[in-house]
Amino acid sequence: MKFYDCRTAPSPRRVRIFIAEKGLEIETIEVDLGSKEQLSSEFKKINPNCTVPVLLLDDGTRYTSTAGIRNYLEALHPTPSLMGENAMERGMVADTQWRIEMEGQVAMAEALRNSAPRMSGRALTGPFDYQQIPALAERGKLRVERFLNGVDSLIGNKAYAAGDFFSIADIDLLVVIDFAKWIKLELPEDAINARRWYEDVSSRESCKL
Ligand SMILES: N[C@@H](CCC(=O)N[C@@H](CS)C(=O)NCC(=O)O)C(=O)O
Repeated sequence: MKFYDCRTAPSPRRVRIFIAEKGLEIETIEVDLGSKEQLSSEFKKINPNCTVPVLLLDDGTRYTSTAGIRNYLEALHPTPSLMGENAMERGMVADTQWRIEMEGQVAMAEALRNSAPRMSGRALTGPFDYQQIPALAERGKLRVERFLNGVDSLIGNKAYAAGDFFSIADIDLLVVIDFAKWIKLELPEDAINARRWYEDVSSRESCKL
């Protein structure tokens, strides 16, 4: 099994933390997004969608999304559970994670990819080039601000994002909060619950990766 990673990118980090929490050792190959290695003909053989993370199995099967990789690994290594142990927990984790991905991570990608000079002509991932739309960058930034303002009530008095257990919802929330620093946005000063949760989760060994 091979894991195609990129140390500086948020989605591969979501898988890296997951792998570390499971205590798995998986051969890891670094893909240099900075030099556009994802667009090379070699990498297109691994993933024609030109994105990381990718998990390539020994029989040639490949998973090319964070969701696909984590679902596969969770089924293969159910302990410790990172997606919930029973029906109610699984529903709550999926629900919370989906909101974090759609309202936080997608908004953040919209803000960054439509404004960063190094992403000029690369406003969307994939084999085709798309021009930046400045209005989308502004809208994305506003959405990220609103998302960050909502983290305090998302956490509330719970220990973790989806309940009293650590899950992929925590991983993705941590990654998006760190990602937002790229556009100089952070949790509000008075977000007591969110900041208590952030300190706790970011002190885990897996989350230092
Ligand atoms: N929804 C995909 C997103 C993957 C993605 O967008 N990966 C980014 C890095 S975070 C990438 O490969 N970017 C390549 C590029 O910028 O061309 C997933 O969850 O795996």
